[in-house]
Amino acid sequence: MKLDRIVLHQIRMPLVHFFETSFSRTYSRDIILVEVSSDGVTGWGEVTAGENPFYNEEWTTSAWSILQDYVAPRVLGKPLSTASDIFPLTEHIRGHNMARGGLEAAVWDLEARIKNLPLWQLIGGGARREIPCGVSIGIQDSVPQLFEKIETELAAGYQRIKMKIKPGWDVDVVRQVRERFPTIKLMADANSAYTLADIDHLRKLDDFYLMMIEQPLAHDDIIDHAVLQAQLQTPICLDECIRTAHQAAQAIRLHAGGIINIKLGRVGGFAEAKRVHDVAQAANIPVWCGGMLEAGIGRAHNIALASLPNFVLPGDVSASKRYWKRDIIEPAVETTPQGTIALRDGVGFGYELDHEYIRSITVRQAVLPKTE
Ligand code: OSB
Ligand code: MG
Repeated sequence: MKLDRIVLHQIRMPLVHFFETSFSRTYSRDIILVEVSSDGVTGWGEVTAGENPFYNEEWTTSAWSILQDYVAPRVLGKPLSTASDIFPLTEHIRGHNMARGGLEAAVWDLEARIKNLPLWQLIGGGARREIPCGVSIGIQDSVPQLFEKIETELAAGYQRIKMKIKPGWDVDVVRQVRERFPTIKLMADANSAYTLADIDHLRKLDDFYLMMIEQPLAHDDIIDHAVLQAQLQTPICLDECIRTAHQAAQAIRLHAGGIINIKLGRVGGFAEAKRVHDVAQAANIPVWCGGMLEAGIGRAHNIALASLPNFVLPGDVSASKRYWKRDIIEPAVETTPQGTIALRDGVGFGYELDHEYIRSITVRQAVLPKTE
């Protein structure tokens, strides 16, 4: 396998409903799709960076530059025996895991297509044929609106509810949700909105038997999470601060949390995601698959990832229609009434691309290498 062409496509897609976290409110996504080709076979990946550098340091424009100026020149024309050869070729680019991971995931899809295999099989997944799904519900304008959203998702069958929290939308709101829905699997995600000075406040969340509280402290912190975990009954789930398998091992060693959310982009692609998975599994730490408001390609890649054996908790991978009026793949991702998504048997990521729609929402494109 040898990449002879990389095409970057930036698409713009309005969300069905705004999505609010502790760091910002998003109405529309600008997403980079990475198309890689080798001998006439193509694979596709999706860059999961946001539109602003608020979740981590990356954003759509930084990812575009890194891919075009640093990643593409290092991988084009290089002989590859497997997609896992991509990670070491771009490893000395510091950070920018989502940009690197978007291309890396495209090469896994390419390899699966060359070998005529489903992607989930190529990565060693398929531990379950249906992956358990939860939903992530953003901060709403009012508590009744939040109740309504939760009702809708429970009626659709989703197995757990994650609610976003921030200072001013936390303990009181969680209490009301718990009173209204006493038995649901519930968790809260703070996206780094607190510090150790908030310990007493965060401890109040222990009253609501949450499954976990996700990334309460700084995006790059592990040590304070260990201090907080020692004083909380509720397990901490780490998201932002786990960017490598090495950091996962350090966090586990320090007891910084009991659960890890694995995001394909955040860790730089499938090779590192599998290593994080393995480190956690060896330590009996359960993992689940996080989401970044992906379009269909990223969503399909997440489904494959979530079929690895240690993805035992419901993840944030949900139906396309929760985000998009029309997705870029066919069929759209759908859930069963039991709140699962079934693996598909097709090659690669298992869905068809809607090329016509992708073309119609493309706002910029680059074909690499450039031929002037
Ligand atoms: O922290 O998990 C997060 C979305 C954007 C940025 C960060 C996060 C999220 C989500 C959404 O929670 C998950 C999804 O794609 O449904
Ligand atoms: Mg999170």
